Amino acid sequence: MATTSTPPTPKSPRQQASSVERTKGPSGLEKVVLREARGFSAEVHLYGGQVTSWKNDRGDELLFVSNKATFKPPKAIRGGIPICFPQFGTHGNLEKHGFARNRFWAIDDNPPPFPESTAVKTFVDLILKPSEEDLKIWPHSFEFRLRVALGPGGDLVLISRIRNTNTDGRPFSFTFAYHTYFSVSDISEVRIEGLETLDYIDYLRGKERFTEQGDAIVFESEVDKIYLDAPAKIAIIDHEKKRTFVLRKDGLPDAVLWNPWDKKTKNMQDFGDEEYKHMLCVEPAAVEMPITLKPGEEWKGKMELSAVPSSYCSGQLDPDKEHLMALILSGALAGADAAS
Ligand code: TA6
Repeated sequence: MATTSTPPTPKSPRQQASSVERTKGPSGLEKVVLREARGFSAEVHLYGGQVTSWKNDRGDELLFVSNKATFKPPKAIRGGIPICFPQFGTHGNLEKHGFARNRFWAIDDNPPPFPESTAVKTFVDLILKPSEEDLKIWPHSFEFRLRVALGPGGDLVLISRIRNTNTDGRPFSFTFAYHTYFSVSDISEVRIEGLETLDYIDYLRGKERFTEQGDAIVFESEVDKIYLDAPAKIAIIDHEKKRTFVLRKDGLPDAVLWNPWDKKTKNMQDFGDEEYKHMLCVEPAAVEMPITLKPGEEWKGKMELSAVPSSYCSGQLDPDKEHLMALILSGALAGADAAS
C-alpha cells in the first residue's frame, strides 16, 4: 500500500488527507479504502480484487453495486469492477468469467516497479497466484498483479500485469475483462460515444457478427455485445445527471456492453427487478483474440475512468475539454493522470 496516513479528526470529506486504509466491510470481508484530499474515494475488496466503490468529491457513488449483492464467497460480488480472468464468458470446464473474481487476493507489498514514473500516491497493489485447486482446473502458473490508483482529480486507474510463471516451458492463453458496472440515473437517458460504426458480436443473436449502424448508441432493450477493436476512449453520457464517464483503455482491444433489462433480471437472485434501469456495464476486454504468454512474458492491461460534467460544443461532446477545465479549477492538474 502506498500511504497509511489518516487525520486524527476528519470533519468532512473535503478536509481529509489522502490515505490508504485496510479495513473490513459490514460483510466481514477485508477491503482497502483509498481517499484523496478533496474527498474522492474508492474501495477495493480483497475478495475478487474487486473495486466496489468509487465516489466523487460530493460523495456520490459512481459505480453500481446491487442492493442484493451478497458479499458471500464463493459467489462473485454483483457490481463494481469484477475481474474476468483467465476467461471472459463460458468455455470448456472453467467457470463463467474465470476464477479471479471469486478468489481472495493478497496485498502485494513489494511489486516490481512500473517502467514509467508515478505521480499518483494513493494506490494499493494486489496479487493473485493460483492455488493447488486452481491448478487442477487451469493448469498454469501465473502472477496477476493489480494496481488500483486514485488520482488527485478523482480518476480511478486499474492496471493489471499478468505473468506466465510456468516452469515447464508451456505458454498459456487467456481472455480478460474489467466488467465495469457504471451507475446511471436512468438507462433510457444514457448514450455511448466511441463505438459507432464498429463491428460487434451479438450474444443475443447467436454470437453472430454485425456492424453498428446507428449514429449513437442508446438503450431500449437488453444488450449483450462485444465491440471489436474499439477505440482507446469511450464516453458514457448520462443526460439526466449531466455527467460523462470517460473510459480510457490500453492493451484491451474490445469493449463489452451489457444491460440485462427486465426479463433477464428475474433469474438473477443478486439483482433487484428494477435495478437494470440504474446500471450499465461497459467493459474493456480482450476476448476476440486471446492473449498468449510464453514463460517469463508479461501482459499489461489498463483502464482509466474519470467522471466529468457533460457539455456540448457546437453539438459535439468534448469531455476532454471539460475534464481539463475541471482539473484546472480543482487545482489538481499537476500529476493528475500519471498513475503508472
Ligand atoms: O459481460 C456481459 C456478460 O457476459 C453477460 O452475458 C452476462 O451474463 C454478464 O456478463 C454477467 O455475468 P455473471 O456471471 O456475472 O452473472
